[in-house]
Amino acid sequence: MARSYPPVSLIGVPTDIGAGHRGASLGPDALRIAGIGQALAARGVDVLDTGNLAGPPNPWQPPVGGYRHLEQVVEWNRALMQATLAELRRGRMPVMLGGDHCLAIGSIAAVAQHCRQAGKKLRVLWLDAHADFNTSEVTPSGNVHGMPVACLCGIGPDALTRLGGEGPAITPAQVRQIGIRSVDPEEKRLVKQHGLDIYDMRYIDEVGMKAVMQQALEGVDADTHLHVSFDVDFLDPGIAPGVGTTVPGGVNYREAQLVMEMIADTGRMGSLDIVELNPVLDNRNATAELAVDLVESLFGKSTLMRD
Ligand code: HAR
Ligand code: MN
Ligand code: MN
Ligand code: MN
Repeated sequence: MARSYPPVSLIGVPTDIGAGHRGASLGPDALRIAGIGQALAARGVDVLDTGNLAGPPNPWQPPVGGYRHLEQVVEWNRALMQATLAELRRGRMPVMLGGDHCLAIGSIAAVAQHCRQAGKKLRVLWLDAHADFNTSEVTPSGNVHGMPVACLCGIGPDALTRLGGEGPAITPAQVRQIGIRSVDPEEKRLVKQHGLDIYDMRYIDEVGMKAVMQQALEGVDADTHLHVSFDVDFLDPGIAPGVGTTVPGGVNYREAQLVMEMIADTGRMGSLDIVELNPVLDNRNATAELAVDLVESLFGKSTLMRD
């Protein structure tokens, strides 16, 4: 059955400020060149490309006090939070074209604020190879793209944990992580301590993606706003080489399609991040094209005859 979608606003965030490799800053244009706007329009979606946000250049410095580029990370996220809020307030679905995953702090801070005001329950689906729950004390790299989930849950520097006002944007109970296969030793302790709901690759192998998604989507109802944070390294590097931090043993093409289709079936997706795409490391934009293919499925295009 064809579903109608709210109007979409693409927000380009051309920075690799939180990453350990340069190049994610080129992600927004790679997604545009792969046809993200046209693909959504072909699905019948009213899509507006709001262009790229502006922010500080990447100074490419080593970490200070456990964070690389904290000041610049805050600046980019503040700009993104404001742009995301503006789109939500005029009734449009924000689709963030990243950029590295530190930017989910800004997008989700905005979404959480909007949900509180609208009386909606927020559920975050975190599709990723990584748990992104590091802190300045335990990070092996200082890269803030390894910390956004912790920051959103109130664990991190004030400038990031309070981006959207007083108190953390979300609680760990609102998050479902899928595809996880790289968690640092101390990070592992933290995710256990905070009770994060993680569907790792072993669990996916054992029970299958259909059961995983049924569990991850349990309780989603008409009052739920689903935020999908799609880190492209969720996918197996064999099909998605264009990311900075590849981890073998990832989600395959059919599993990824099923994830997107089951999210589409809920009809509750209210916002989306597409992050960590690194065109410098890609093979003729194939990873960007795959990301666009999967986004089509998120907007109801079926690989079978169910459209
Ligand atoms: N866990 C590692 C770190 O914190 C690697 C994080 C890589 N992050 C991303 N986002 N690509 O998921 O340094
Ligand atoms: Mn990530
Ligand atoms: Mn990742
Ligand atoms: Mn598709």
